[in-house]
Formats: sequence, structure tokens, C-alpha cells
Amino acid sequence: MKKSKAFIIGGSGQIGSYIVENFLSKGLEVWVGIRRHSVSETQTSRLNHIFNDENLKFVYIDITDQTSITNALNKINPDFVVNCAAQSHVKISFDLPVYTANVDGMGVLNLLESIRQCCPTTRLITFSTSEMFGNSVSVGNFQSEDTPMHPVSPYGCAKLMGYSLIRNYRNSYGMFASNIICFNTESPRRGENFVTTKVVKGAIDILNGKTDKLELGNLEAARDWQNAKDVAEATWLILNHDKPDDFVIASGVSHTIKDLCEYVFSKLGMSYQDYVISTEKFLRPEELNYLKGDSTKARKVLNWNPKYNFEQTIDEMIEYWKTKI
Ligand code: G4F
Repeated sequence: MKKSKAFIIGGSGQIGSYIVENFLSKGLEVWVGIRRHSVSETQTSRLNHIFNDENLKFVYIDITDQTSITNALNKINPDFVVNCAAQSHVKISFDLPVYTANVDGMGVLNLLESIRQCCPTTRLITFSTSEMFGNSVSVGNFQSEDTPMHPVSPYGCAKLMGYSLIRNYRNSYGMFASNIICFNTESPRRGENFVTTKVVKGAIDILNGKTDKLELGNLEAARDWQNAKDVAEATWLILNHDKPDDFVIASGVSHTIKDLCEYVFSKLGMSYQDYVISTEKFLRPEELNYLKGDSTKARKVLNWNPKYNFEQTIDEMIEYWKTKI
């Protein structure tokens, strides 16, 4: 029987790499779209352990270069396209607002137009984000699919453009185009300039005597942190649902950055108050204060059941970084 083919744009990133593994384990042929950068040795570092899998293939693309997307789609003719390509750092989006808009907003438009022309029946999911909500919450203090979206960063604004285009193309052209409204997603593969990895790695450095302080920004903000492996499974379920739709994917539990520090430092036998300081350098011009996702729809409609909680995810990160530094 012919294998189904998936094209994962941004498949060498944190979430993308778990999606690649998940889809390979389901028997798909998986194409990873990678963007050229100058340090080629690290380009596929999150996939090195599965590099020799005969069902794993690579193609150079850039979501801002529509010709590259069209060429890749014509070459692969995928059944599924997953778009996790993004400039995904919220604070950096204040420094690179136009680049962020080109990748996270215009990039989705390039992809939709290319799919519409090359393979209109292909199923597409794009990574939208809880950053689109900004500081709005629904009654009950959570964010769901119906919560108004008022983003507070260039990143959130660009993502809202992508999210809206997915809905518009779905309604206008009958395309199978879905949004995963993804809350903060963590794992040992999380980049080092996101707060979870920064705290875990910083605390281990302190334990090992490499430094004696950890500088962070806002300690009061609260986030709903979930595990990348749960997000990868949700991606598959959304793509295989009987109709395209938008789904919040979140743990439903919210912790502050202080809670995160408290948990990590005490796991390592230390008190965070002795080492963590808040400095202006890491504050954002406008902050999103509180996230807690309500994923009732995904749990009911898709039967999605996350397997990891906050503590298990952070423990996994601590164990990984202990062996790395
Ligand atoms: O880890 P963060 O940088 O993640 P943030 O900004 O919430 O964005 C992440 O989640 C979004 C989903 O909600 C994704 F769409 C996005 O791509 C990304 O994956 O920061 C989390 C919180 C913020 O409130 C930030 O102000 O931690 C606070 N924080 C405090 N000190 C810090 C630091 N964040 C970072 N990166 N570095 C700090 O030193």
C-alpha cells in the first residue's frame, strides 16, 4: 500500500522534531522542510538520532520564498502539511517586527496560495498560538477558542494574521486548513532563550558552581506549560479529524515564573530566592500576564488526552540538562 506523505515545514525545530518522530512511528513518509543557515552542523541537530530512517527526507525551503514552497509541494505531493515554521521568540519579535510579520503572517499566505494551486486537497495544519489572546480572558479565567484575541506583541499580531488567513481560505475555498492554538510547549529540545530551559540550565550551572546568579525578566507572569510530545499527538488528531477546525491545545494548569523557579531550584536542593534576580534587560515592552488554556473542545471532539503534566515535563528537562552540562 502507498505510504501517506507528510511535509513538516519547520520540522527541525522543537515541536516540529517531535511531530516528525510521531509521524514516522505511524508509518508515514516524512519530508522535513529546512531553512538554510550558516551553521549547517546544527541545522538538523534535533533529528540526528533518526537521521538514517529511510522514511525521513529533507528539502530546503523558506516560507518567505514562495517559489521554494511551490517546488517542494510539486516534488512531494503530500497528503498532510504541518506548518511550524516561525520566528517564535516573543521578545525578539519587538526587535525584528517586519521579519516576524513576513515569516509568521505572510508565510502562511504563501503556503495557502501554493497549496491552493498545487495540491488543493492536501490537509494543512498551521501552528497558531496563545500569544494571539494577549491579555484577554473569558469568564472563569481561561482562554478557549471563543476568547477574543488582542495580541500584545509583533509576534502575536503576525500569528493572528496567519490564523485568520487559515480560517478565510477554509471558508472561501473549502480547503482542509486547521489551526492548532498552541499554549507554551516545552521539552528537553526547547531553545535555551525560552524561560523554562533558561531556568533549568541556569539552576544546574549554579549547582555546578559555574555561576552564582540567574538574571530573568518578569517573574509574575503566568504560563500554561505543556509537553511537546502531547502537542505532536494533537497535531495528528487535528489533521485526521473529519473536518478542518481550530483547537486550543493546552494543559489547563497555570504557573508563574516564580513557581517555575521554586520548583526547579528546590528539585536541585536550592532556594531560588538566593540566586534569581529580575532585571530590566529581559522585560518586554508589553507583557502578556496570564495564560491558562481550556482545551475541552479537543478533549471531547478529538479524544485528545495529554500524558504529561508540568512536573513531569520539567523533570524531563532537568534530567536532560544534567547530562549535558
Ligand atoms: O519562555 P518565554 O519566552 O515564552 P513566551 O513568550 O510565553 O512564548 C512562547 O509561548 C508562546 C505560546 O504562548 C509561543 F507562541 C511562543 O512561540 C513561545 O514558544 O516566556 C515566558 C514568560 C514570559 O512572560 C516572559 O516575560 O517568561 C517571562 N520571562 C521572565 N524572564 C522570561 C524571562 N522569558 C524569557 N524568554 N527569558 C527570560 O529571562
